[in-house]
Amino acid sequence: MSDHTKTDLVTLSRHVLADQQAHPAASGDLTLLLVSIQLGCKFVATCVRKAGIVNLTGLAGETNVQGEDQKKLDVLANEIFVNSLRSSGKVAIMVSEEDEDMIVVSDTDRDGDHASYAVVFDPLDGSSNIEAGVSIGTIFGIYKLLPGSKGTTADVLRPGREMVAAGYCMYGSSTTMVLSTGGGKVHGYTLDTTIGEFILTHPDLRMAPRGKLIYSINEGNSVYWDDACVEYFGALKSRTVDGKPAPYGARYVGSMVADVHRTILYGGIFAYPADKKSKSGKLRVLYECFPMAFIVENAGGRATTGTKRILDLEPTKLHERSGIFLGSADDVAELEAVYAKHA
Ligand code: AHM
Ligand code: MG
Repeated sequence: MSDHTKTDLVTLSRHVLADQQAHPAASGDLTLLLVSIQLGCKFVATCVRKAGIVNLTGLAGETNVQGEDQKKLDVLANEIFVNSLRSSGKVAIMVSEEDEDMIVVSDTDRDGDHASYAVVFDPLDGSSNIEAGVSIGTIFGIYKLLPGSKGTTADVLRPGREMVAAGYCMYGSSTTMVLSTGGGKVHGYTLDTTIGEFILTHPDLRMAPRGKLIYSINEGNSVYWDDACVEYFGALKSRTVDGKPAPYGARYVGSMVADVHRTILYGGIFAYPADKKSKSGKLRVLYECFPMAFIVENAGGRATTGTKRILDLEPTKLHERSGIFLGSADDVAELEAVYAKHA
């Protein structure tokens, strides 16, 4: 018998379509929306791959100085996603890290009542890493508009638990998309550049309650940390087993997508806490904290501010920030216990 595994590829579109068809009421609109996000990610992946050579050699028609090229990639990625999402016809409003105001899709670009989604995204997160060729990514979350709404800020200023899907795409040594439409399922897909398709490579990603013993935080900020943080991370470093040192290992890329991706695959805890300098934290609730918390929870992990579940936050501003800790359930529970003690 021939081996079908190499020719019968499960692409992201095929997988999402099969998943949605399992729901008799599904219209296929979310599938089409996800196809437009995929296209955006493929386009950005190509631009990211070219960025290094453009910056270093001025090839590919770019003559700007390095700094400007850098900036342009953020702007370019934003334009790519806005255009791709708009052309899907399924999106009524968008919130992007790159735009102060909410983007309202015009009536002519809407597929009537089918434009029933709001998409929040960070088109190119971790962009300070571009020049060094370090992994960067796109983060997105999707809400269904509230009943009867044509798209207002009320459709996105909602708890993250109400998202219908969230994902990220990591532009690393390979291009990897991780996506969840809820229901405790998270899948990973890798871009096969030869055929231009995301292929299901990590079906049903699960995080064990305790994975590898890794902590991931910008420790340079420790001078600003609150007492709970100082105690918790101090304990990870001075951990002993049978009287012998058994400290956690430290890993910090400085790109949320890469740090969270590793945390999902290997385990441990990622943190960007609120501290004395960044009183509300650094990362944005809508398009950084919520999508990542949605994915992590659906994979069996947890995400908290220290005292509150991230997905229960109710943002009042589009670009609101929050402190965040996420990762393996047992690690996050221990962190919360320290915060409870200091309350
Ligand atoms: P950005 O949206 O300006 O790219 O900033 C977000 C990034 C995250 O990817 C990362 O977790 C964090 O900033 C790193 O910040 P720091 O350099 O302060 O450690
Ligand atoms: Mg960002």
